[in-house]
This record gives sequence, C-alpha cells and structure tokens, in this order.
Amino acid sequence: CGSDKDSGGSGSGSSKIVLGFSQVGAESGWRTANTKSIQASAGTAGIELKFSDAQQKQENQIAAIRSFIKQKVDVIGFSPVVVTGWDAVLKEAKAAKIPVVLTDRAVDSDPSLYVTFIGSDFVEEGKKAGQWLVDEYKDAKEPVNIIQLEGTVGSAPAIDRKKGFEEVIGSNPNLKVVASQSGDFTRAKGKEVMQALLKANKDVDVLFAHNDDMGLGAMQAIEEAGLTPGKDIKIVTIDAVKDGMTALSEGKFNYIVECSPLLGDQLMATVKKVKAGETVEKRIVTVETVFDQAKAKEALPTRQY
Ligand code: GYE
Repeated sequence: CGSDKDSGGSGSGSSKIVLGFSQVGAESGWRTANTKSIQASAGTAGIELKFSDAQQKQENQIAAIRSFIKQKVDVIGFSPVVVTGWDAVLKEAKAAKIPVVLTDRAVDSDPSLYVTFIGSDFVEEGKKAGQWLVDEYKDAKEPVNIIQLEGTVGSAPAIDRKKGFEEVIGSNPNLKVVASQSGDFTRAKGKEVMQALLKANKDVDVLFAHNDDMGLGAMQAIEEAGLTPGKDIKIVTIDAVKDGMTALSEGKFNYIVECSPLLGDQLMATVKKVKAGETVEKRIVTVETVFDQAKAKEALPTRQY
C-alpha cells in the first residue's frame, strides 16, 4: 500500500490489529497476573485489545466470542475455562474467517478449528509435584496420606495436573491420595473444602493443591485446626505467584511447581504473525521451573507477580 497509516485512534480507518480476548475470570493470583500481562503486552505491541471477563462461566465465554465475531475483530484469543463444548462457536469463527489463538488452557476440539495453543504442559507440572513427594518420602515405611485439592472441574489444568501427579506417585504404594476434591482454583473454596476434609481425615501428611491460591486457603484451615502448615502437613502447590512464594519462603509451603502467567508477549507476537499470514507452531509450550524454600527466598525480591 505505501500510504500513511493511522497509528493512533481506534476509529474506523485505524490500522491497528484488533484482538478480542475472552478471559476465564479473576479466580486466582495467577489469573490476575495473566490478565495484566495480556493488557500490558497489547499496549506495547500496539494491538487494540477488546477484553472480556467470563467469571469462570463457559456460557459467558461463548457469548463473548460470538460478540467478537459480530464486531469482526481481526483475531480472537481465549483461555477456555473447560476442555469440552467449543466445537460450535469455533466453527462459527472459522466460517467468519477469524483466526483463533488459544492461550493457557486446551480444548478437545479438532485442531483445525484454531491456529495454535500457547501455554504450559500441565501433565508435566503434575509430574514435577509428584516427583517431589516420591523423593521426599523415598524412605517412608508407613503410608503417607495425601489430600488433593483439584482445580475447576473439567478444566485442562485440573485434569492434567491430577493425571501427571497420580502417575508419578503411583511408583510408591505408600503414597496414598485419601481424598481428592475440587476447590475451583480459589482461596475461599480451598479453605472451605480443606476444613471439611480435615474433619473427615484425621491423619493427613501432605496437601497437594492444583494452585497456590487453594493452597493458601487450605493453609488457613490447617492453622485453624491447630496444626502447623509445612510441618504437620506438608504443602505442595503449582503456580509460584507472590503470595505462594512468600508462604514457601516462610516455611509454610514446602514446594511449588512454577506455571508462568506471563503469556502476553508470546500472544501478541503470534497475533501479529497470524495477521501477516505467516505460519505459526501449532503448540507453543511455556518454559518453567520449580522452587523449594531456599530458592523461593532467593527469587522473591525480584518476582514480578
Ligand atoms: O494454575 C490457576 C488458575 O489455567 C494455568 O488457572 C491456569 C490455572 C492456574 O486459576 O491458578
């Protein structure tokens, strides 16, 4: 084209790429950091972001995506709250020729219905949590009783973390999951469910929570029950947000598997490529680490989120 481009305004005639993004909700510290990352990266990349919060409800996400299709956005991004039930709306986006980029969580739809999926390997995260237990209790002569707090029912991270964790601890018959229930990835639900599970299970050695927030809620329930988190009941979680890392550095958590929420830059780079007609990898996996108490103390001062 060669003519001047409108670099600023959002009115018609703007050359800015428009990205419609449907976020899961604001259920956890991870999610808040993820939203900030997406908003900041859109700003830096000069991409116009239409952002919608679904409050952990699939019907809200489907409505938001339909509205993005109506508005003829250039690209649709979304983090699917659950794995199933997306075929119809993804087909509508495809029919409207609007490319879809998945971030954070996976769907079970045919991969031809979306361009790529950017996010963590949740099975791997569950395995890393399980491996910590296998190492920690390698000399145990008696059963180790584990409570598992699962994430949102039907969500990719809840399904996959459970799968990876149970697969790895299966190598030691002493490691026993005595109760496993969803705490919906929130602090309040984590506390509530842990209170009930502590009443029903007298001899608990370990809590494995699918995210920091549920672990932090459960930590309160453990303290209120007169027990010492990190000692009487060891706590292993996933995410490594600031509050979780603080609990770890204070000895109240024992281990955290990192799950990075900073997906914004990768998302914006992908959106630009897709808009330019370039091909992108079908799967972009986030790079992550693990933290014990000493590593948490070191990392905390420079932790971004
Ligand atoms: O671990 C949890 C959040 O999908 C990876 O969702 C994400 C998970 C994260 O609520 O804290």
